[in-house]
Amino acid sequence: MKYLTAGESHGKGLAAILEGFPSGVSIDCNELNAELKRRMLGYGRGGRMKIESDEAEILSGMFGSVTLGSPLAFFIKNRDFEKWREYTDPVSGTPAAKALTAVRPGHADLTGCVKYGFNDARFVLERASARETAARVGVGALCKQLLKSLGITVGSHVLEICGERSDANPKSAIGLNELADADPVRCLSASASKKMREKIDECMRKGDTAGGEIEVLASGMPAGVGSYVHYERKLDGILAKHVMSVQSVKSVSVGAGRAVASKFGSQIHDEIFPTEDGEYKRETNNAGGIEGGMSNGENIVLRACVKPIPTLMKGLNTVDIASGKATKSAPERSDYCAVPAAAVVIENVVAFVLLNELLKATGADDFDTLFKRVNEMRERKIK
Ligand code: EPS
Repeated sequence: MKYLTAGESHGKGLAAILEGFPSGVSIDCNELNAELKRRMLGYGRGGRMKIESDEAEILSGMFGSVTLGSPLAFFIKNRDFEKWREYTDPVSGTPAAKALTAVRPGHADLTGCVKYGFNDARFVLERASARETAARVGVGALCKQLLKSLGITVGSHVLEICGERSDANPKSAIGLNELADADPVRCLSASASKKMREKIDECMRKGDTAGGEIEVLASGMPAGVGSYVHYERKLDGILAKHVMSVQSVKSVSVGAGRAVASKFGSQIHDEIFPTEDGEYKRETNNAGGIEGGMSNGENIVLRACVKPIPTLMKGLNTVDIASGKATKSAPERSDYCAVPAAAVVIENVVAFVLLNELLKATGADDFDTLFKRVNEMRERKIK
């Protein structure tokens, strides 16, 4: 599969085309829209999320909610466009009145202007905005529905916001989102959640922003997805590339992640034991479900750190690209903390990768063949 997204944050809306999705999959559009709504939640969002009510209008790729194997296209309307039309209408808009020249450190603003030869960062930020992740979640939500019918569940939770850390260590993705979604910052520890919200309150008071760390788990992946034979086929490499491409992500780790740097091999590698029925098992999962670039049948466990949003109400030292003079960066309306939403986005990005690699491993184009071949993978034995 592959997908493209299009759309500006305050333009008409976002579009996505997902190519290569199998035929014969029943899609629940309510569930797809519920996934879009999950991304909009989280303590610390700004005023924009009160304006939007994301819904995907499916344009192609299914009849009667069953996929055809042809490209799936959908559109998510930006409700805020009504207020921005005069500036951002793709045909008649006159953006000059909304020019942003006090470029924000940490944002794409300055380098985007240099790269494309713009003198107004509005031309950059509208596309660099994390609004684009709504389209990625739509794509991932379609993938998640198919994964679910193959017995594969993907979930996420928030591990840290601005130094406040949760000690939760969920052992399965099954039921994980139900627990995380019940908390305002998608944190499984009530005491850590309270401290995280206090940090976000501090951001709101001081005009600052907060980053954090999230964890994604996928349960039910058969062993052998990805490959050790070539760098481009390694599952961890592919996951890292996709997750790293999500706005604000600065690090991605698999399993024990950076802890491997301080341990002996005997403390890190997941030892393998025979079971009574002639199979084998591991009792730990420091590998995060991936060995040699392949899923090993354990939970896939991946973490990502997201930086604090670069739009600070109190501003940062910068240069006004119109005057060349020192100034404070522009205090655009934005979120104080988007870490809970980032968890939902990354979970959906992971769902796309897992399904895509599963399709490559099985060579299936339709649901029935995929279902059969995934089960064959699960039953595969060493000769
Ligand atoms: C964003 C700034 C804010 C966020 C936006 C991402 O939007 P606005 O400038 O309209 O207040 O709310 O995120 C979304 C709109 C979204 O759907 O997640 C930015 O600059 O990246």
